[in-house]
Amino acid sequence: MKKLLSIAFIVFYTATTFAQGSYAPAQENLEQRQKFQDMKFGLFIHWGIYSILGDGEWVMHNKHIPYDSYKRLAGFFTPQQFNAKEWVQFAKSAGMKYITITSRHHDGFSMFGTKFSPYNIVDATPYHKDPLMELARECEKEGIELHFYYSLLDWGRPDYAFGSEIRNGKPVKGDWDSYIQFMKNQLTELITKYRGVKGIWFDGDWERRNVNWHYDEIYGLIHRLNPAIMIGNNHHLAPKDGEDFQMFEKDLPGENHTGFSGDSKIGALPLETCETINGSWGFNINDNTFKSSKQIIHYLVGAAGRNANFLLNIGPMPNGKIQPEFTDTLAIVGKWMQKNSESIYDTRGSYVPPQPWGVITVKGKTQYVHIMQPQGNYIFIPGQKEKVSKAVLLSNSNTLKFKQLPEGVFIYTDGIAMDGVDTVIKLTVD
Ligand code: FHN
Repeated sequence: MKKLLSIAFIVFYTATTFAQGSYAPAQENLEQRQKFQDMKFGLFIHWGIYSILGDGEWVMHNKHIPYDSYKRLAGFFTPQQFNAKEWVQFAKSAGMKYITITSRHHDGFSMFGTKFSPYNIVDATPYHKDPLMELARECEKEGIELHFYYSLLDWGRPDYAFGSEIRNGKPVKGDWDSYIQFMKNQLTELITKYRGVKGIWFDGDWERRNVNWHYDEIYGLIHRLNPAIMIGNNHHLAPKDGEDFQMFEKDLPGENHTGFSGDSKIGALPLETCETINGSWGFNINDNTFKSSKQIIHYLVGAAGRNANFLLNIGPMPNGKIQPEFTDTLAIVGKWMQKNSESIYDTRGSYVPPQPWGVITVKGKTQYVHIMQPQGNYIFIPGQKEKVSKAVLLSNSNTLKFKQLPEGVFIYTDGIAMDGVDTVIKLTVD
């Protein structure tokens, strides 16, 4: 009886401990979280065999292409003009500090050499090379961090059994244990073979809300292989135990234009939000809804002011080139970063919430006031707590007049040439 009671206690204790969250991030991970937040700006890349069709990464699903027909695309995928150096330079000159690339999207095609599926770029295409390995080497050389997007959802694998009813945490059809093991095997490859990888970006959870994804095992494995790795999951929910950052899709933290962000209240983890440079993730030949450099800068600044990183997505073409509309826009963003990046890198969001005129980013005793929507001859910063000793324009160090009251600070902008994109004022505070 005594033995039974102690077993019951252990079971109860373990269950409640796990329910409260058992993950204690390692020191390397805590340091990586700081570094991640310091980087602020990353390049998201959606690239796969779907790029050949120029209709986005959901083309197989949206156009009802049977899996066996879709798989033929692998036979035509020869990105001869892919050049890891060019991609990394493209990201660097835009002011980006990290790259997150699709290693495997929902179509199940692995864009890296893997022993665990023949359906991969090295074995199934005439290209026979591993672009992610080239990218990993180049990123390491250039001091750019590499993260891998990894889809949980798979439209083609029989063990995943897309469309199957879910019962008792598993698809009725398929072989769930085999699928979970497959993901663990691939994730082990991605973390151990590709030097320098610092993040895993999961996506597709939302397709099966009532399945057991075995996150405790998967996240545990990743952190055992490399405790520093930042795990994020685009499940559009509050972060789960074992995750290292919270992500938002097409919404700045606190917004919910997409309908995805309603259940993901802002928590204490580092934040990241992703958005597309046009309207598509994967290459879409028909999508001309290009965002302007000003829109992209505003998104970046808006994210930084809300304490989040901005991961800007491009879908490269099937030949491995990045289309000129993207390179042109990001060259302008890069020029802006050359002049203004001190107000972005290494900053955190202010306790002052976003205002009609813009946002504030903070680095130690410096606060950067970003005026993106000028309001007239002054702006008001409500609830400014620290005493302001100096206000200057970041662009030319000219001093600005200000008045501090218990309710906040007025900064007078009359007589100064406002920047059409973002007028940055540098406040020194005590
Ligand atoms: O279905 C995917 C989509 O293709 C793309 O990868 C985005 C990126 O955030 N995430 C999913 C939709 O939530």
